[in-house]
Amino acid sequence: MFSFIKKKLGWGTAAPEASPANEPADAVAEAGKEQVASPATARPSSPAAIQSPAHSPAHSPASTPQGASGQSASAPSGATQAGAEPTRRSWLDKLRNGLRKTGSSIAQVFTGTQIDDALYEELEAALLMADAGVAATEHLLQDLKRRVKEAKATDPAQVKGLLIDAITALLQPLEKGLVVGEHTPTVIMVAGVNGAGKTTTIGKLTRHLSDAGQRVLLAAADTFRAAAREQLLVWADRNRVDIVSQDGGDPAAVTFDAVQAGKARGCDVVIADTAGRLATQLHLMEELSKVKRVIGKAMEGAPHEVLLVVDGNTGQNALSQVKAFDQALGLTGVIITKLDGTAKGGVLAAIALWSRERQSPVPVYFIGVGEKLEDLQTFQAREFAQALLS
Ligand SMILES: Nc1nc2c(ncn2[C@@H]2O[C@H](COP(=O)(O)OP(=O)(O)O)[C@@H](O)[C@H]2O)c(=O)[nH]1
Ligand SMILES: [Mg+2]
Repeated sequence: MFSFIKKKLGWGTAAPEASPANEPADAVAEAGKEQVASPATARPSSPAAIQSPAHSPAHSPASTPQGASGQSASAPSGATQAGAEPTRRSWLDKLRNGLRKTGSSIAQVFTGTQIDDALYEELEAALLMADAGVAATEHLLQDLKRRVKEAKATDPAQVKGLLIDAITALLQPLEKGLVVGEHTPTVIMVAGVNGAGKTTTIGKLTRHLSDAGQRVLLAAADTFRAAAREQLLVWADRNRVDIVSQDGGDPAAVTFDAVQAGKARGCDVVIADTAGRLATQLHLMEELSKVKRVIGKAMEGAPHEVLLVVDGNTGQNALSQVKAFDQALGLTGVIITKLDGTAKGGVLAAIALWSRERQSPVPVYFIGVGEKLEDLQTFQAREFAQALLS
């Protein structure tokens, strides 16, 4: 099972067998293939109506699983993949494939026989090409030189291993599991530019959560595009969860209603899908801040998570997006999608370095490598560093 949900309740105390979150990976893979209900079932979009799925909900109302579900911990950092579950392994293959070009151009650097200035210069160029950015590239080179000296390395192949260590160390603070269960409901607001993968990611996340016994309510706060609402409806249908949506309404109002409804219904998680925008569209960013404020009015202390979805292909612009959205909303986490495509992956190093200078690091909760349910997985620093250099 997906290993991100760390329920606060009874965390670490339940026997693993008792947790549905620990069901065999095969069963989950099967569940992922399960026939989904036809999204063709059109629903009237009454104002801010809670749209219940036609199917009987999988979870009884207001059942807060008391330490019963979703208690699996993330694998320890630096865990090897030898015992990885099949879904995780195929996910890793996709990640490696996506990053192959980057990997081979960095690996090329270590094919020589000497550790000299030329090697470091080549490596610098390769890291810059991989979208790591000037600052993170500089940081990695310095750290690597220190490690090479310490290890008294003489073989370039050894330097490659030390670079994996350096990248892992840089990325480690980004590794953190998303926690649900500390609040009822846990309210998650999702933001990002158009096409970043917000709705798709929410769909996958919702499925994982509901498979783990969490009662999820979605808020279709992307009210600008009818298609966006429809898309979320399809996901809600597939996941058999409720959705609050409003025809062309005010995003803040929809979200407010959803949080209220989530509280009234005893939902575990409310996820708000917001409209995409450019970080440079100031009035739209202001509107996002309003959505956030209004969530706080519907429930004190909410939203508990403000997640930014970033397209991994955005290159160095990804860091600008993270900074701008963080400034407007105060991010609590990032999700990087589309690392299966032509993404270069180095941007995580850039985000990590920026995150270091921030008061508290902004974790990367998940990485997406495709459109299928199992294509969204938790981020692990060493695993990623290895994929980047494979
Ligand atoms: N290859 C790939 N495509 C993705 C991934 N995540 C999302 N997409 C696709 O990206 C497109 C935009 O996604 P969408 O969720 O609508 O973005 P939104 O505008 O941010 O809500 C869709 O075609 C998705 O199927 C991913 O991890 N890998
Ligand atoms: Mg969308």
